[in-house]
Amino acid sequence: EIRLNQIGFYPDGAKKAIVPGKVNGSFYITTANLTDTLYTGKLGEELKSLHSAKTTRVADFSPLKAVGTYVLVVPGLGHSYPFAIGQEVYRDVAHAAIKAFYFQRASTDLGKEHAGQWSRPGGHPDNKVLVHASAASKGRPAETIISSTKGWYDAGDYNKYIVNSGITTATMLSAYEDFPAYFNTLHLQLPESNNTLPDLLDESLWNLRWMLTMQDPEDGGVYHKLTTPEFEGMSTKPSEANAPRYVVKKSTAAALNFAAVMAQASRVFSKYEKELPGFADSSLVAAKAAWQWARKNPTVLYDQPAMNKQFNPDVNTGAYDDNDVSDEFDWAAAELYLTTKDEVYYKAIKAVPHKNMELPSWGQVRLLGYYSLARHQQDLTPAARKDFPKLKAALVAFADQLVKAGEKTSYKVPMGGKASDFVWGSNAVAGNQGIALVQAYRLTKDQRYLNSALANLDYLLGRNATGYSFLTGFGSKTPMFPHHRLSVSDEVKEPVPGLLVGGPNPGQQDGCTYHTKIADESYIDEECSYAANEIAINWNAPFVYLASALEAMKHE
Ligand code: 9MR
Repeated sequence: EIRLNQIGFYPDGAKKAIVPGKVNGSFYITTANLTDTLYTGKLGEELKSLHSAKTTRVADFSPLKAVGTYVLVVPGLGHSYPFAIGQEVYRDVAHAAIKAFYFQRASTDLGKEHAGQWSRPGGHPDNKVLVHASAASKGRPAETIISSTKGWYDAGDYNKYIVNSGITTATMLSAYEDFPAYFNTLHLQLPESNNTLPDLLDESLWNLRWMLTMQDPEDGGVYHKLTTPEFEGMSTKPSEANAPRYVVKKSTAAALNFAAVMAQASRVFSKYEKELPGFADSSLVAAKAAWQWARKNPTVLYDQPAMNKQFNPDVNTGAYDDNDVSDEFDWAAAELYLTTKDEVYYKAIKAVPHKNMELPSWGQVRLLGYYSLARHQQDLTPAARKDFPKLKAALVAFADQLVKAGEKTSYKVPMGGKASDFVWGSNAVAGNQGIALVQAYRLTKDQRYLNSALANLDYLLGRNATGYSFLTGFGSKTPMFPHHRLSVSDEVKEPVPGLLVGGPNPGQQDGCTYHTKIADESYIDEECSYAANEIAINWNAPFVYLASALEAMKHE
C-alpha cells in the first residue's frame, strides 16, 4: 500500500512516498534488511483528489541524502519495496526505454549479442508490400508491389503507422537536440553501436528509413500506414507472420507529420554528412514535397469505415484518424521554417502562440513545433523573434497549470490533475506533461518545473494508485503480461524490457474484466487488456525523453 518510485531517488532530489490516508503518525526509512533507521518523519495531512477514490498522506523524506538501498516503514502498514538513493539512479531505465525501440524493429533478426534472451529471427521483411486500392496512383496502381522495409512495430501489433511513428521519432530527435552531449556518449549495445553516430540517432534512423519509403515519389503524398488487413493473432511470431501487407491511403495528416519529422531529421543529420552522405538533403526534399502535397490536399482525412465501403480488402487495424489537421500544419510549418530559415513557412503558421495549447499526443502536435521554436530561439529570423516572448510566456503558463495541478492530486503529481488525463495511453500523458515541464525549466531555470517533471517520473515508476512501476522489467511490481505480440509469442517468461504500458484507462474499451471503474485504478496486468496494458512506441518515447532529460541535466 506504500506507493513510491520503485527505482529510487537522486540524493539531492525530492523524495516522496504516498500512503493510505487511514494511517497517521511517524514513518521511518531503514536499511533494506530493516535493522538500521536512517530517517524518521511525520506523515502529512490527509489528501483527497477529484479523480481518485482513496485518501492519502505524503511521507516526505527529502532531507535523507545518503546513497544506499532502503525501505520505508509505516507502523501498522508494513514496509515498501526497496528503493535506491543514488547518482544516475534513472540511468538504467533511460537506457532500457531506448533499447526497447531496438526490440520493436521490424524486418531484421535480433542477435543474441544485442537482444540477449529476447533474440529472435526477423519477420515482416516488407520488401514486397502491396499498394492498397485506396492508395493507388497512376504510377502505382492497386496491387503494385513496393519495398517498405524497416521501421518499428507500432505497439503490441505488428503494423506501422506514419502518424504515430512520426510523433515518436520527433520526440526521440527532440531529446537529441535538447541534450546532445548526453546522447553522444550513450552506448546501448545496438548492431550499429560501433559506428560514429550516437546510438539514439542510429535507432531513430531505423524508423526514418522506413518513413521515407512511405512517400509516393509520383506526387509527394504519404501513405497513412503499412498494415495487414486484420491484426495478427496474439501468439504469432514475427518470423511466422505471412499475411499480405498493404500501404493504405494517403492522408493529409500523414503528409504533414512526415514533413515535420523529415525537416527535423534533415536538421539533426546535417551534422553527419560524412557518415550519411546526402541524407539530410534528401530528407528535406522529401519534407518539402510532402508539405506541397498537403497544401494541395488539405482535407484528406483518414476515415477507415468510409474507405472500407469503397475499396477492397477491408482494413480493420489501428486508424489513427484525426479530424483536425490544423495543428499538423503548424507543426510541419515550424519544422520546415527552422530547417530552412525561410519565413514563408513561418508565415504559414496560423498564430504563434495559438489559443489552443494542448498537450502533445499522436493527434495533437502543435506544441512539438513550439518546443522546436523554443530550442532554436537563438536562430530565429525577425518574424519569429517578434513572437517569441509571447510564445515563451504561453509555454511557461502551460507548465504552470501542470505544477498547480500537481499540488492538488492525492499523489502530489501533475498527472491526474484532470479526469481527461486518464485516457487510452494515459502513461504517455504523464510523460508528455513531463516534457512540457522540462521545456519550461529550460526556458526559465525555475526548479519547480523540474521537481514536477520528476514527480511524474515517480508516478510512472510506482507513485500511483495502482502500485505498478509501468516500465516492463523495472521495479518490484511491474507488468508481466503486456498486450504485446513479441512478448506473448516468445518462450521467455519476462516481457521484453523497457516498454511502458498504456496505464489506467477507465474507458476499458477492450472489454476485459477490470476490478474497478475508478479512473486512476483502472488498470489490469493482463494480455487481454489492449486499452490499459498494451505498449506503444509513442508512449515509450516521452518516457525516454523524460528519464534521459533528468539524467542529462545531472551532468550539465
Ligand atoms: O493510442 C491509440 C489511442 O489513442 C486510441 O484511442 C486507440 C483507438 O483508436 O488506438 C490507440 O492506438 C493503437 C493503434 O490504433 C494500433 N496499434 C496499437 C495502438 C495502441 O493501443
